[in-house]
Amino acid sequence: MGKILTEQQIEQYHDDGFVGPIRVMSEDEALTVKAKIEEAEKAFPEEFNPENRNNLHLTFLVLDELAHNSVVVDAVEDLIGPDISLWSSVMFIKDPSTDHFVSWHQDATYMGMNNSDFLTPWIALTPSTIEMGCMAMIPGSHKQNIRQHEDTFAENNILTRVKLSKMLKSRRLLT
Ligand SMILES: O=C(O)CCC(=O)C(=O)O
Repeated sequence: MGKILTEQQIEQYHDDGFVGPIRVMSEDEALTVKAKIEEAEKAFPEEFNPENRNNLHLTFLVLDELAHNSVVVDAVEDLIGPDISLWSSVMFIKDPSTDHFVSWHQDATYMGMNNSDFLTPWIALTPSTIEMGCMAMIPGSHKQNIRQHEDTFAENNILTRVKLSKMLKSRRLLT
């Protein structure tokens, strides 16, 4: 048994490449966090548009607190040990009644990693259901090599790497 995860959950993480759900906070707390984020989004819409939603924990306290959530950090410690650093954060805001989607990818590629020696905590602040746009994973795919990724620049794709490349292309900083 780890600090948060059971032996079975730790085994599941190694077998499937992911583990969940893990209760990180109450529904009320999650809705409070969500309300604070929405408030920040209203006040700073530019910061929260899909091209800019990276590393907002550096500028918004509510996201910094989320990044330091002790349940999340302890669960990460159960999986990779106590020597932990945060590489980056990204928000996938799935507004209702939009055609937005996140295309299939391996996190390493769009985070600029060249191996799989890291993990990603994914924190849902609303119910994580198919209708709400929950994340999908392919069990066992973490055991494969990092694959070649193709940027399609699909209009409604909110995967950050795609949007970032699109922005760089439009500014002629990427060919
Ligand atoms: O929320 C999603 O659909 C994808 C999230 C994701 O790719 C990630 O957290 O690394």
